[in-house]
Amino acid sequence: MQAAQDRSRPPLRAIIFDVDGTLAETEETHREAFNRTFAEFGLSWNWDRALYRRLLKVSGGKERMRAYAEQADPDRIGDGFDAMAAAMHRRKTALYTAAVESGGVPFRPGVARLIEQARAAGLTLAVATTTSEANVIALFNAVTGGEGPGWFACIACAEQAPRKKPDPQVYDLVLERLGMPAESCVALEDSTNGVRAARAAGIPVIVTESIYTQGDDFTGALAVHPDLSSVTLEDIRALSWAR
Ligand code: XBP
Ligand code: MG
Repeated sequence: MQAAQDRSRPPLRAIIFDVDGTLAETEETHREAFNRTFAEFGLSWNWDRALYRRLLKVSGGKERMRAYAEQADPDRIGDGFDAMAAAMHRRKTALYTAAVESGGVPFRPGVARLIEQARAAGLTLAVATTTSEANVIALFNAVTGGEGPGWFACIACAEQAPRKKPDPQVYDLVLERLGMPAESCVALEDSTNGVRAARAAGIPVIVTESIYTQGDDFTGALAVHPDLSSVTLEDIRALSWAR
C-alpha cells in the first residue's frame, strides 16, 4: 500500500493502543467476571452476549452497571447504589485480573508483531483505555511476562481519565504526557466510542473490529480491518500520510 506522502504532514511518531477489544479480546472475560460478581452480591442480573453487546455502548464498568440498573432494575437506584456499584466493581476487577493472569487471553493477531516493528523503528508507544489500571497490568503480566508496560511511554487508564470514551479525556492526557501533536500519532481502536474519543482529540484512528463491535459505525476512522494480522507499520504510515 503506497500512498503519496503528504510532506506537509508530520511524520508518524507514536502509536496509541486501546486495550479491550484491540490489544486482546477481553470482553468475554469481563462479562463473565461481571456475572460472577452479580451472583456473589445476590443479584439476579445476568448479562448474556446479546445484552452485553448493547451495554458496551456505555464505556466503564461502573457506568455500565448503573446504565443497566436504570433500565432493568430501577428500584435499586438509590442513595446506596454508587457504593454498591463501587464494591461490585472492585470484586469484578479482582475476578477479571485473576482470570486474565491465569492465561487464556492472548494478544490479538498482529499485535505483538506491530509492537515489535514500532519499537524497532524507534516509535513511541502508549495506551489509552477506559478500563481499570489493574486490568491492563494483568494482561501484560499474562502475555508479556510483565515486560510489556516498560514498552509504553504512557499508560492512561480509567483512574487517570475518569471521563470515559467517547469523551477524549484519556487521549488528551496521552498527548499531553507524550508532548506530541495529535497529527503525529495514530490510535488503534475497536469501538465507535474509541473512534469518537480519538477523533475528538484530533488523532487519526485505525480500527480492528472485535467480537462485540463487528459492523458498528466507525465513521472517522482511516481504515477498518478485521484484525492487525495484515497491517504493517508501513501501512499505518501510509494511511496517516494519505489523509
Ligand atoms: C473497554 C471498556 C471497559 C471494559 C471493562 O475499555 O469500556 O469499561 O469493558 O473494564 P477500552 P472496567 O477503552 O480498553 O476498550 O470494568 O475496568 O471498566
Ligand atoms: Mg476497546
